[in-house]
Amino acid sequence: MSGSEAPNHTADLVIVANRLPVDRVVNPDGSIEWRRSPGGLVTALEPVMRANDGAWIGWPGGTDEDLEPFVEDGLSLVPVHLTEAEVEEFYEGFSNATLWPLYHDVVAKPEFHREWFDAYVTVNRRFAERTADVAAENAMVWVHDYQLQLVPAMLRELRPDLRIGFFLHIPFPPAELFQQLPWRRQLLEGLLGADVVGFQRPGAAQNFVRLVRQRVGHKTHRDMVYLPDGRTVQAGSFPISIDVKGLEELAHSEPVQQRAKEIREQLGNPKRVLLGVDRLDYTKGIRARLRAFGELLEEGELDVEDAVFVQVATPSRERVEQYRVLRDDIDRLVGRINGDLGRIGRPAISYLHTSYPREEMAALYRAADIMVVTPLRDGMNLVAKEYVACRYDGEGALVLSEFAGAADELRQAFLVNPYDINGMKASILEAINADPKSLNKRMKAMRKTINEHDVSDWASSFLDVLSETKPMHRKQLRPARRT
Ligand code: GDG
Repeated sequence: MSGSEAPNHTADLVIVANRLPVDRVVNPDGSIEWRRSPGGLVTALEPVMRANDGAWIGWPGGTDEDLEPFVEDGLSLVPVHLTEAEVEEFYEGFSNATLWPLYHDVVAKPEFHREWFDAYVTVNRRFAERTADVAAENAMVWVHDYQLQLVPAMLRELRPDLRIGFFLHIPFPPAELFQQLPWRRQLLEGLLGADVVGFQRPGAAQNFVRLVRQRVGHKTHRDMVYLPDGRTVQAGSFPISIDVKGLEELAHSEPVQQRAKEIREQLGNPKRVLLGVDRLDYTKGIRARLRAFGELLEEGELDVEDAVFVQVATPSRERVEQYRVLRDDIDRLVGRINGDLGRIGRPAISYLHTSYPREEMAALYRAADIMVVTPLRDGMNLVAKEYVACRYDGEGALVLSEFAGAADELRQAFLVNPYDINGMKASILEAINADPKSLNKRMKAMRKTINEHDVSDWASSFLDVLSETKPMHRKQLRPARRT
């Protein structure tokens, strides 16, 4: 597709993200269908997109075809094509084997390859060009996540009239780690093309501002960066949330409640069901968590007749070497724990390397007495919030890593240091043995927190700050129509 075929300069709001919010499905008869991918982002942005002739720019997945822009269920979608080599170098390489580990406290070793960065520049430029084609005059553009950190500056160069926001879904590392990156200055300058740069936590915004001061030499004051040309860039924290009401409704539905009961029965009606739900990723702390549970069984603190751990590990980034190694590692650990500690019909860990529909996820949350979320580092962690949203009965307990962004808000969880296996064991036991009244109190407090700030509040708080950045602009976004 050439740039000229894109819908020219029509969208007042443009979302730019690595992926389009749809998945391509090939039917048995060969026809092609697009299915909305599940996820809070599109749920949150859909109303405001519809009210503002919005467009969404992203990679449709795959490398076969260079697709034309299309409209799906009323949403205007603009595909950005990637070649096979770009998927390897830009996506699996620089995004997922360089930036991802570097931004997550270097929990795995980041790889630095110059040709990966070159591909990152090329693909970021393509996203910026496509956005420049689509955005109406003075439009608002919201760029998402670590795959696209150069887009704000590239886009500003092409279209200085636009208001540009950027949101990073993952942590932003402290200067000591970020400094390792050979392209640190380019990335900081890329982000500085935005008017507002949003992070999950205040500490991440501070890391960014400090780095800009130290590495780029701009003047800063608190969350503001002052550029030599008079422009300002505002950093800030905008903790993401979930569609609380939507998920709670799903959890309330008869089929989900029925299924939750069935899950417990299929597990042999143990006294306690513990649950972990993660993409199979080395940042999520799956190994230490399962080890902690295994040791509790080994030491006789728990018994497989009474307690089972259900671990859902959704397949993820399977072509990246570190992820293959992790998969083998977890397979072995689960096999060992089950082999050593399970009994006939009573595995210690029910391990599911697969992905499920939303209904099944809600049923699992409903079935679990204790949700164990122990990432070594996580931007936010939506799973923790989803569990709380599903516990409308006020029952259940959440064991949560201090190093997940969600820990800032879910203070009444059993907070743990995911590197401290003994500490995790103690907290899991504490949650198991806590009296229902105190659990109820904790859960109610957490539910209040998430009810006060759902994903549409998150989206509007970001867009509100972005619209206030340039009062000289004529256009303001039309508010989403309430449905
Ligand atoms: C990044 C940041 C930040 C998982 N398995 C299945 C499934 N899921 C859903 C969960 C949840 C989502 O995927 C995972 O979100 P997380 O926040 O837990 O983690 P990341 O994927 O690493 O997300 C993170 C997030 O961006 C948002 O800003 O919170 O820190 O790393 O919604 O429910 N959903 C379905 N089937 C599965 O098998 N349907």
